[in-house]
Amino acid sequence: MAAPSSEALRLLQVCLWLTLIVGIGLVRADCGCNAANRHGQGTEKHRHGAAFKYSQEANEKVSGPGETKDRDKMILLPAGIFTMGTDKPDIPQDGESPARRVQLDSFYMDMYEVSNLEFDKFVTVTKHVTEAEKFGDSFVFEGLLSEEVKSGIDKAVAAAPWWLPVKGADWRHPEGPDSNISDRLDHPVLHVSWNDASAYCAWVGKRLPTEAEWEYACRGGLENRLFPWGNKLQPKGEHFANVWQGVFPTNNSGEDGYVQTSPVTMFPANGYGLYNMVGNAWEWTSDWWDTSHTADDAYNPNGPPSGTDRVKKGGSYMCHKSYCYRYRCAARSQNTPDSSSSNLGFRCAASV
Ligand SMILES: *[C@@H]1O[C@H](CO)[C@@H](O)[C@H](O)[C@H]1NC(C)=O
Ligand SMILES: *[C@@H]1O[C@H](CO)[C@@H](O)[C@H](O)[C@H]1NC(C)=O
Ligand SMILES: [Ca+2]
Ligand SMILES: [Ca+2]
Repeated sequence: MAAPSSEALRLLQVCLWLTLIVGIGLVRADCGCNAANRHGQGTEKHRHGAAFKYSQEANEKVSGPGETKDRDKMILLPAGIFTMGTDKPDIPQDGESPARRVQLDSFYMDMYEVSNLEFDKFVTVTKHVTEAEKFGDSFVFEGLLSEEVKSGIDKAVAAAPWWLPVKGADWRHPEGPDSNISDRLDHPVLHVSWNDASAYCAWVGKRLPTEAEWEYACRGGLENRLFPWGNKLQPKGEHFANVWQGVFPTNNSGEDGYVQTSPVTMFPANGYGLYNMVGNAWEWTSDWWDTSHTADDAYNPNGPPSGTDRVKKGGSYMCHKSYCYRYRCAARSQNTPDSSSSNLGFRCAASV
């Protein structure tokens, strides 16, 4: 391993370089949260075809055990009005502002991120093949890879060199072929695309939450707070979420107990009884991505009518304030609907 000082210098250089690029508006990227997108692997036709197919299914057709409308491990959130977004954006280019009043009907939200065990049941019954498996690879954070896997890879993501496309990485093999999930069945499923997540939710008779529903759920009944529990990251020194402690991307001290994902039931629930709304795994929402929003009041908004990327919320175990301060309820990021990575999962919602 290189000396910490040269690592720090490298990171600083990368970040300065990216800041410059962002500043002149060439890319929307930042220090790497949304960089793990598929580019040039699927054709446009493939991508949009898949998105269209599954969004139709997710929105219109409910099949499988979902027809029982099992609301086990879901919370019925009350109808209400909340402030979505913020007028004090920490990452303005993500479209965190403006703050706007949003009214929502009552809906159900999963208490937990969908776990490997739950996803396994879905795959066992439906024989669903995830997009990572179809493409034959998925993005994995370099710090998690064995030397053997790393040595076989030559192309990193230019804007975020810690993301590597790993052949054979998928939800059953989160760090590539030499890894497995046997001791992580209660952790969030990873390497699932938006299309995979939508298919799962439809199968259990649910759907992905809209971004507005997700953010309302994240806020747990509190108004204008950074985190689901308040404004302080670690009240009384306690960890309320699985994020990164130490120096990104070289040293994750794991002070919160986890350098990777944690069980979906870990860390305190928010005011609505929901777990890991921020941290652990990023979560897909049903909205298309756009960074300009009207400040007008809205009622059950479901995002732009079309787009190329889908919104993800909540940040992950890889997030640190120094490079990806996105473990806040107003924070947001995006990926193409066929993208998958080692820090991106989901939970489902349901209408009443
Ligand atoms: C799963 O990985 C663990 C190490 O993380 C290893 O000890 C175990 O043998 C593996 N199990 C299978 C079935 O490959
Ligand atoms: C990582 O960080 C911890 C705590 O900040 C420190 O004790 C440790 O020496 C660091 N390790 C490396 C390899 O820099
Ligand atoms: Ca952690
Ligand atoms: Ca999460």
